[in-house]
Amino acid sequence: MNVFYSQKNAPNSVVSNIISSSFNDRLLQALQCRNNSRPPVWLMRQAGRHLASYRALREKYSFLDMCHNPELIAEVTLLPIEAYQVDAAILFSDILVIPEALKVGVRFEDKVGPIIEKPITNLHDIEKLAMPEDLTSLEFVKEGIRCLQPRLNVPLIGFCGAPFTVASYMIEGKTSRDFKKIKHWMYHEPQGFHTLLRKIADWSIAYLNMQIDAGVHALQIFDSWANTLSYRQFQEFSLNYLKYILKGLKKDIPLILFCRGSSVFGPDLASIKPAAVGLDWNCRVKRMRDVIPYPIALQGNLDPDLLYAPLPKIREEVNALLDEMEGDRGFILNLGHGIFPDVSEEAVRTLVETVRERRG
Ligand code: 1CP
Repeated sequence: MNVFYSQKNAPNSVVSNIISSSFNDRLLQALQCRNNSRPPVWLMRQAGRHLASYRALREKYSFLDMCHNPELIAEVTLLPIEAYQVDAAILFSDILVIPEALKVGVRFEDKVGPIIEKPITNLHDIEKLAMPEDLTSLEFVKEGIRCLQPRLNVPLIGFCGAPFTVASYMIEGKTSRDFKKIKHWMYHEPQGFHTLLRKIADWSIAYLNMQIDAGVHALQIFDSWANTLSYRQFQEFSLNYLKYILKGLKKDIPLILFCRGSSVFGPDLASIKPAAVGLDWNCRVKRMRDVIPYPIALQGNLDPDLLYAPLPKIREEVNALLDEMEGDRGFILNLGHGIFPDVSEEAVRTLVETVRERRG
């Protein structure tokens, strides 16, 4: 559905961010549970390493150089739109630009992932962290969004990491296997840990508001490591801060809360009233709909490993999910977590085309 609308009949909350007269607003309709045609499809981590065009750019630039360059932000954001005609763009950036702005020294190593050079080890490290008085150190993101504006015919999703997930990197210093250090903080220095989470949340609010001002149409918060938390820890160390961020946004634009662990924590995420809950791949979406009614949209939740399956199997699984969610006005098809870097473009294309071939 490529709709043509004037600002008069565009969804109210996003009117001022829509500048093109020809705009596919399927995602925004679904985020308001008002989509009467096939579900929108986009994929977490669609703008990344599985694309040959992305890898060709990475031959020339480091990952962080790309994140800092507004022209390249725009170019990479658009790669999956051009390759697959997905129904939404997600800003090319990373959740770790906030720790970078907090000057803990962020690097990305091939085959290792992110490294924090000066991880948080004591209360003094937390007290030292600057508050977000001005965001000039993140200006490149604003410029990237502005570069994208005239070239978009689908909604642009801005994002940040959830304070808990960002704190995990800042404390563990890298992608952790056991989260021992962060658990130590929770049990031995919970107040200090709260101070850190609050600081990251304040930065996140300022950063998301900057993205709203620059013109994103929707937002997603990634809590990729929430699945390591007990139910009570999730309430105390994650959900509280997600709620705090939602309250701090200056404009009512649709926000998707994704967490790994949402098969369990989904109803709690819904209780703080985001536009949508992003589901990991463990749950049955239709059953989640029984406990998360309209007007909250549901996004997800194919197994990311499905993209290694034979193409007919990909079609079968996508069709099974589409059949099950048929008629749901607030369903957005996505994976249950990000695309792995080594899947084939053919597999991704098969997934997206199976959705796009549906009626409507
Ligand atoms: O080597 C390279 O070229 C860098 C690879 C890469 C890319 C393309 C990293 C390093 N980050 C990104 C982009 C990115 N990261 C996006 C862009 C938009 C998109 O296409 O979705 C987004 C939304 C993220 C978010 C992100 N970064 C998360 C949350 C989502 C998730 O996958 O759980 C996390 C945990 C990170 C940390 C991160 N950044 C990069 C790596 C290798 C990691 C560690 C986690 C991982 O291995 O995926």
